[in-house]
Amino acid sequence: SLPAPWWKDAVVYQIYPASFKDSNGDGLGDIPGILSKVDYLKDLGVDIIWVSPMYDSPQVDMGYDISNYEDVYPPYGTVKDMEDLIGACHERGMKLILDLVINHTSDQHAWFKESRSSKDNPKRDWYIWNHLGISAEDGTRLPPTNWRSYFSGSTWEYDEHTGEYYLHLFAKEQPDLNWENEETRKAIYNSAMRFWLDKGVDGFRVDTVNMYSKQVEFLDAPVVDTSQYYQPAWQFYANGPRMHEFLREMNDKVLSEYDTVMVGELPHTPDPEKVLKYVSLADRQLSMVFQFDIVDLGQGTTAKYHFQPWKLPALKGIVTKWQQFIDGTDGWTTVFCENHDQGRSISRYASDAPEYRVLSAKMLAMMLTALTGTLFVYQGQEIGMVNVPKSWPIEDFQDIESLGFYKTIASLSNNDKAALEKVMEGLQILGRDNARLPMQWDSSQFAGFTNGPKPWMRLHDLYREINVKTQLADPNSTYSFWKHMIKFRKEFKDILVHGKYEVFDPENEQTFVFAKHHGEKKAVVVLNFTGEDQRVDLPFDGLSFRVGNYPDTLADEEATAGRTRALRPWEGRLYLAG
Ligand code: TEU
Repeated sequence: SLPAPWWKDAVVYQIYPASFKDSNGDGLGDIPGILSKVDYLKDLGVDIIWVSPMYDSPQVDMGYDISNYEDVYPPYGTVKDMEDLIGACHERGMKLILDLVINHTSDQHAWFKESRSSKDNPKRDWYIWNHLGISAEDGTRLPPTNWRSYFSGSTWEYDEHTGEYYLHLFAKEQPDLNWENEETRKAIYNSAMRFWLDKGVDGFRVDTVNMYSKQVEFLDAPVVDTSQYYQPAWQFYANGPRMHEFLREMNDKVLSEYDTVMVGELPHTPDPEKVLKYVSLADRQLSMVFQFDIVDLGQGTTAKYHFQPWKLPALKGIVTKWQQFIDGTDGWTTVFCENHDQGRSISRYASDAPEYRVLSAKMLAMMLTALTGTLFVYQGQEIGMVNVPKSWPIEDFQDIESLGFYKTIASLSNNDKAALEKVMEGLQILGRDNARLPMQWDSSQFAGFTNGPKPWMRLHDLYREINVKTQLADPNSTYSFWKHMIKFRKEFKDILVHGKYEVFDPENEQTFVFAKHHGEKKAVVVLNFTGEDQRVDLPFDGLSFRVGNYPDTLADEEATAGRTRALRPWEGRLYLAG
């Protein structure tokens, strides 16, 4: 049989360029800033760096609106800087992957400018134009469908110049490319992919990978939210009829010539059978995908930022589903719970109260590093960065999606105070800005992120307590724990990275107990997801304690007989056997 692909054992670290490290004092992170931290990442145990979009862009959606795939956003640096970064990674035995955003471009991309210029322009069909605007009874124009865009309002924008609508699932400045057109696909492959693969990048994180193929009948979505005209419509544009054909073609025409890792972003796909179709190795589509259930926890069903409380069995069920769905298949999975679109994990899944913050960070690190799949760590997660303080007003938020939601609710509710407080609660827990605060490098003014005069986004109030410099010097810090756990994961990779997962007592609302198996060898992880003392039973005899997030656990273990363990608040323990 073939050797296991290199990307299975890898630890991937995601960098959000705007917020990682500023090298030139303009308040915005940049590529030379990333370059200056490659050794820091190597030392943490990172194998692959994933850089979120650094392409040229008007930055309507933080670079996910690309105006030129073959150039770099000037405040971030140059193509040459990227070549240097690729080289620096490769010199250290690390790999580099980029974000591949090819469901849409910016409306400032040359392709769209041409497409928009006239109905008979050769690139007209490169985007999705529709003249079937419905006239409402009073004569006002209505878009072709009632689909709601991710950033509020319609997915259709009327273009006066040619009198037609174009489709945009995200912002109106992010028109969707028409994947039905073969020439368009070819252009995407060459410009967005080959250009960078030929410079040595080792693969891509593929943005919204399941939305290229739409249901081209363009039917109205059923009304599930009576508070507004526009309705969630993902079932009409996610996992469309030609999706697998397109991904196979991408492999045949491009990827087969390179040795890459392809990590797809797979929203709206809770069904394991459907996911398996994307990640089966033999099918040559994607290496693995980000399943969304874990980061969707707590989101409202019709309005994302209407926070819904959840209980631990829901989280355990999700972890269990995605740990087990590859059993006996040739598919693979990811392990992650943070990225640039999500609230911080400590605040969402554990506790960011001052007395529990560090314990929570370490407990989650223990859980993640013991799970099967390729591990993804988001910048700042390794030092336990937390969500924005509850006191921050809407003026401190910058994300297009959050602001769009706030404005929609403000207008629907006529600025109702309670309705807007509910929005702020949702944004504080789930808002994308939580992950976009500048990285906290040290306790100096501006957290060592920039030399001033002002970071582009407000710094977290806690940067003097939570930062890299303090934690590097402290063997008991969150950073040191992550570094240890990454090393431990690699040492026992047969069990931790590749092992077969088993869950115990799945309905228990306080504790999470799971095992990993590899032949006779096993690991057991017991986690207390509450701020109170709890009891758990170890599921096997003969386990030896290996890691804990409290400093004195070894003594406690030596004084304990039998299988029952008393766990302190947010305590986690890991055992090995065999
Ligand atoms: O996100 C795509 C996505 O499907 C959404 O779930 C995303 O999480 C967003 O919050 C909408 O609710 C990707 C990128 O990760 C995101 O940053 C971009 O804004 C988006 O694509 C458009 O390119």
